[in-house]
Amino acid sequence: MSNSTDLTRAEELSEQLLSGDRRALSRAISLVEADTPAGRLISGLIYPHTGKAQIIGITGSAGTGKSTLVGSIAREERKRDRSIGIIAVDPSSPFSHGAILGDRIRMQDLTSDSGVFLRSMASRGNLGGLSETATAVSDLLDAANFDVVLIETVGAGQDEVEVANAAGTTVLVANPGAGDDVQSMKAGLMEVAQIMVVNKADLAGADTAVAQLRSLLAIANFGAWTPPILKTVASSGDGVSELVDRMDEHQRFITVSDHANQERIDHAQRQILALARAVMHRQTLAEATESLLLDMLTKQVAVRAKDPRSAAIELVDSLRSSWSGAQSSK
Ligand SMILES: Nc1nc2c(ncn2[C@@H]2O[C@H](COP(=O)(O)OP(=O)(O)OP(=O)(O)O)[C@@H](O)[C@H]2O)c(=O)[nH]1
Ligand SMILES: [Mg+2]
Repeated sequence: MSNSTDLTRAEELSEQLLSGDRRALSRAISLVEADTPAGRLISGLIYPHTGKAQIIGITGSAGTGKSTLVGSIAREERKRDRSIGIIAVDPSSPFSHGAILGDRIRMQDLTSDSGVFLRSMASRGNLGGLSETATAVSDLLDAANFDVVLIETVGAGQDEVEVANAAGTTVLVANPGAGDDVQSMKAGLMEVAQIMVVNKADLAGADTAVAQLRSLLAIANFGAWTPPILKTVASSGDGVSELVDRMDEHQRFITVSDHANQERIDHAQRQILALARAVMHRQTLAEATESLLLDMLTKQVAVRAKDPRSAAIELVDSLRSSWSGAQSSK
């Protein structure tokens, strides 16, 4: 529960970050990430000031060059005189510390630029799901008046699809020679991407990868926006200016085109559903692990007296009836 000290603190930090104070922004991000009462108050206070930034999700398999691309995009945005906030999601695996360090080095020239703000985020902090945290942090950057917010995330699972929902425009990064990869994208991320990029186009097979993506897109069912497929060399910056042009074009599509209203409604609904799924998942697991019924069902399943699916349904039914009486705490 929040108290008056939390409220005063939240009000102060919110005002400071809205006026562009970077230290207040960093503190606010930490409070929001840790899901503290002050952090929740800040999220509520700043929300009316959001909606101005261009939110871009950069996703794709590990090592496709997302961070390098984020650096190149940031440089291009700075050339266009726009400020940029970057959220780099650390998948918090034991292997990722090197990656984050590498990102820091790759972005060194950017970190001394006051028009750039870089924040690494652990994917599983106190606030349960990655999507909840990334959305909340991206709102803070939006409120702090960054023109562009980039969220980099490794495209592997549900979390990343949800992050994609937080962004207005999602860029899917693939590589040449990653045919299987391209095939496996079909099911998940492909549907949430509005721009496809074949990065490392300096390597052999880039045109084949583009052709593969094109044939996958041909059978997919898109609305009024057909995702363009671009080639980039993130390490040299080739193709990045066109990528930024296309990002801007999509931003216009979702903000001022004839389709903007419908896009806004669809996006709002996707966001609510993605977050609801994340919140429900977290709450269900938290409550289920403390439930006596789980103990009982576990014993039954362990001796094959009951099948796991029936047990799961029974557990969820029991949780649901306990929720219907209780008031939502979040
Ligand atoms: N040849 C070539 N190499 C590239 C290009 N872009 C990035 N790389 C290299 O690919 C490697 C991975 O790049 P990162 O930017 O760290 O890739 P990432 O997708 O962010 O990786 P994770 O965050 O670990 O998933 C690095 O060695 C980059 O130098 C490119 O356009 N061409
Ligand atoms: Mg990276």
